[in-house]
Amino acid sequence: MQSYQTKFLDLALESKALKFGSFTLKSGRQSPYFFNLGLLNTGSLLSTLATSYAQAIIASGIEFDILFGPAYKGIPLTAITVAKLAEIGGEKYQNVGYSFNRKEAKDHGEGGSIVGCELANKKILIIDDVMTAGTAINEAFEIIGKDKGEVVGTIIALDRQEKTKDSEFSATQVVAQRYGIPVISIVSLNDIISYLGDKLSADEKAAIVQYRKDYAPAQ
Ligand code: OMP
Repeated sequence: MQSYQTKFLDLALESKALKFGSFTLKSGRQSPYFFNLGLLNTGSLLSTLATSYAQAIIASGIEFDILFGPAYKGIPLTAITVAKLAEIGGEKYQNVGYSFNRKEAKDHGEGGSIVGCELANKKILIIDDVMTAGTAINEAFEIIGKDKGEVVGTIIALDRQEKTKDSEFSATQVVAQRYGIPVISIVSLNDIISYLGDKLSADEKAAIVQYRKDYAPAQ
């Protein structure tokens, strides 16, 4: 694992953004762990989070013009990450743009539903928190497609690596196949288990290993 990945997991544990217990997911599934990005809620936590996203993006080598954050959770993520990319990424990342959508289109002032850089004919990287079924990401593809942007990749903090309800594959695999783009993450469920394994209680570890087995996607 890279140091930006272990730093991210330490941050997630210390801030309690990553919790172990019993949680109901958006999909209705019962999960023994949950990652709540909203708990990374101070300047210092966000700065470390931004570094993790920025380093994962730099390591991926994906070429893009604009980092797009779907409302609501993607909005601060794109802002802090483009700023961090400019700070640590060198020449290549100085002029990366940012944009996000409003949930409700505005009918006065500048109008429209996109705030920030215009998307038309630009290479767009989508940033989001967690992908489980891929619902939120599919909406982002629609919004960007309407404005004639070209999605060239997706970056998320956590890839839960569980098969979706209606396929044998995980949401990241489905999205990567459907759109023919890379879907990268700072960490995955496998990283959680391998790095945090000895920090969890025996029961917590057993539950999470069983969950991975129950919902393991096809390779
Ligand atoms: P999909 O849109 O179905 O891929 O689910 C992703 C969303 O689920 C995230 O944007 C969160 O709202 C929520 N979620 C988490 O935040 N953390 C988790 O560990 C799991 C979920 C989830 O409900 O699956």
